Amino acid sequence: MDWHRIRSDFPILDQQVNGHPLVYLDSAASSQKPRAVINALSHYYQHDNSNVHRALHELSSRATDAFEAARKKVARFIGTATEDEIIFTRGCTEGINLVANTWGVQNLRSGDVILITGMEHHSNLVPWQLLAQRTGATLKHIPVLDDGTLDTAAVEMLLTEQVKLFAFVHISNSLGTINPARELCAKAKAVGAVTLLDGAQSTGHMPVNMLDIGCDFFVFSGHKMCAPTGIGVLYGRYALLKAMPPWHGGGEMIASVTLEGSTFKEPPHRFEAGTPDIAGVIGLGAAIDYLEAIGLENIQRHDTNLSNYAMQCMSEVPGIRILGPQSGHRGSLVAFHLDFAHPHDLVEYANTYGIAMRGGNHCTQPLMKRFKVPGTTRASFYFYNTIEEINRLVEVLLAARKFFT
Ligand code: C6P
Repeated sequence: MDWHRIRSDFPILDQQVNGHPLVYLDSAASSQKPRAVINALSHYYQHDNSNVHRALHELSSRATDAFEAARKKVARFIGTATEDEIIFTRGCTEGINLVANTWGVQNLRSGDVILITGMEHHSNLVPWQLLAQRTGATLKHIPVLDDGTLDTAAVEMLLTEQVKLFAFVHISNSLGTINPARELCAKAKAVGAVTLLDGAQSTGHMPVNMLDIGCDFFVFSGHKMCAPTGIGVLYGRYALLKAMPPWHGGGEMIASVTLEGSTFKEPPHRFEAGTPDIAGVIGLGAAIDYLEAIGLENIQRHDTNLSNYAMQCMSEVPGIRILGPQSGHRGSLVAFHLDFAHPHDLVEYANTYGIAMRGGNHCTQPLMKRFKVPGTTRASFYFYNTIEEINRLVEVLLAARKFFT
């Protein structure tokens, strides 16, 4: 693969920041967009812009065709049984809240258990806290071991028949841990629990297939995989979606409306009230085409090489503590703490050299408490990053020691 040529598909990367070439190491927060996606948005607004599913004129039918074609692409991309299992959302956060407020409210009651893990992003924690308060269900979590993996002995103990929902992250945004999704979903199924997998950091970084993983719900955000912000996906197994009540009411989700009451469309439209993010959906379709042309296996291999290289070089930086698995397969990010600088100060320092990283709790406050750190600095990689950029990061980390001490 010619990764340098692929990198040139991202116009934003070709710029200087603070007098240095930009080194963008914050893709776990939001990825950059290739020209193919930017052009798809521009084409849509210049030629086809119109509302979908509403009018019979030419522009509306073009917009509707492109919108529904993107739904089919998403279904193929994540390996679902049918495109009717694909609901467009604003992102992971909205997808999880949708499940909590529909399936959750309908199915949970006092005595039931919602099981999560100690490494969840707040968006896969707070909605379940709210749901537990509302329904009387109990929220429990599987602890995280010192090496950043799940306590498998605790999985056996906690995954009981009281568990109605097991919601967990595929790849941790704060540790890089890759959870064994298929194995955990099979265990949950054996006790009759419904599963929700948070694919924010896995989708677009590795092949994901719903039928193979066997989860009941899956969420991802387009902006972390080359698509625009504001668009995401909730996958739900059709039998579950069909039995779920709507969440948001409004246009397009109804079959018929009288002043006395309404009936609702079948999924997925039942869960897509109002005018959707049409351009975002089309941009998501373009991102999928783009990623598939490179190949998800190739992307995964390259991402893994980058993070293995980063782990190797960064672990030699004096005073560094890297969180998460120290060896073996991990996601394409390295989150660390330097004993001489607060993450926010370090991120600002790196920024003066044109390096973009994220510092803080990464929306995983309980995990920071678990590892007794005020926060971490996170370098996260995608296929457009290079070995030279990692070398640059290490140089700056070494220089930071002199600067801060
Ligand atoms: N993590 C990060 O810098 P939204 O904001 O809805 O697109 O995605 C939420 C989300 C859910 N789960 C995981 C594992 C995530 O990493 C994220 C987003 C970003 O780590 C922004 S906080």
